[in-house]
Amino acid sequence: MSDIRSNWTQEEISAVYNMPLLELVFRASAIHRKYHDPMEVQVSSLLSIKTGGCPEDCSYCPQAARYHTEVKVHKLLSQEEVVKATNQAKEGGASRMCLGAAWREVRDNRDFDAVLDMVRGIKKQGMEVCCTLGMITEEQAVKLADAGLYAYNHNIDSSEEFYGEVITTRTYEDRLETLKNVRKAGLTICSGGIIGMGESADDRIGMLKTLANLPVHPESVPINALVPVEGTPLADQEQVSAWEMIRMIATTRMVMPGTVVRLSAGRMQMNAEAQALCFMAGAGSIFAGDKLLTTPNPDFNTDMDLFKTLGLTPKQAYKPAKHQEETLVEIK
Ligand code: SAM
Ligand code: DTB
Ligand code: SF4
Repeated sequence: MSDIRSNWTQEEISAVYNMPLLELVFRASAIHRKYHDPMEVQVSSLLSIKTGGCPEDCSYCPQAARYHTEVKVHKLLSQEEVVKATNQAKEGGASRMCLGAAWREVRDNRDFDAVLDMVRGIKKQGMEVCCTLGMITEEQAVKLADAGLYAYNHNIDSSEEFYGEVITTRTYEDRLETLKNVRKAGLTICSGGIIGMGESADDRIGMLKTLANLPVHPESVPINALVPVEGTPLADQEQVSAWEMIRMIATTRMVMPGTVVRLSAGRMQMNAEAQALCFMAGAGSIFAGDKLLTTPNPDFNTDMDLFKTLGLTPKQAYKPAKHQEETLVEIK
């Protein structure tokens, strides 16, 4: 299993990214089949537990307080609301609940204690729990891990060079620091980015280089297509084509073979055939449910119809990927 490595050069990833598309999909698909069960897709449900009013200036984000979008600010949800949403997600076939908060960083206050309770509750309900709460310290990451958190999502969004064009209120280094804290706490990492913000192909490749050269690859890499939202600085960006999503997913699959590649935001604009090619190219996970954090997403029934057509099944909670199962056997 020696294809997993952390010394990729920009040129090597560029050569993969720029391959003729069908050749790239074919090769990515072969890698996918070697490390993962291609019939299974991990289904996550997103829940915005604290919406809007964020002090950061991320140009893509409808939840930044400084942009005038239709998003209504909402204080932290109650434990009951989270339990209800978790039950609905479970019934819809999701194995992971992902809680998102429009925070710059976690503060050690009552809200954080309440989030720790939510994590304990969801774990008891038998689902994997992921949080995306902004920057966190190692101590906070340990508290989340002790509460039963499975993964922490913190996207690097783009290349280091392009990052400053999109966000000025924090640095790329800040993002990487949080990822280190998450790793030290023994949590799994979910970190990816967005395409369609006006970045170049080199920026997309640079983002993958940063992720693929982390000492341990993120267990999950979400690839989002920008959802342009009225009122944000990126509202008028042209939507990326499905071909670019397929190319990006296939490249991610090739450079991080053991990782679960998540076909994330942007599926409303993709037809079933394009999504099928994303699964073929190595996507092993989606966000399901009719809302992402604040923007629309295909509903559970639409996705289950798609799974039926393609012969896919939702992955069970806590089941290891094929290559991890094999490693476990080797260790035994
Ligand atoms: N505030 C926390 C943070 O920034 O890490 C967590 C929530 S934030 C909304 C999570 C991620 O959603 C961002 O890092 C970004 O990659 C993605 N995102 C936000 N708005 C988006 C949009 N309009 N289109 C695509 N992805 C978006
Ligand atoms: C990720 O990479 N994509 C999700 C999740 N991680 C948190 C968020 C997408 C948000 C899309 C815009 C919205 O719905 O507000
Ligand atoms: Fe805030 Fe996260 Fe949105 Fe940036 S992406 S404005 S940090 S909620």
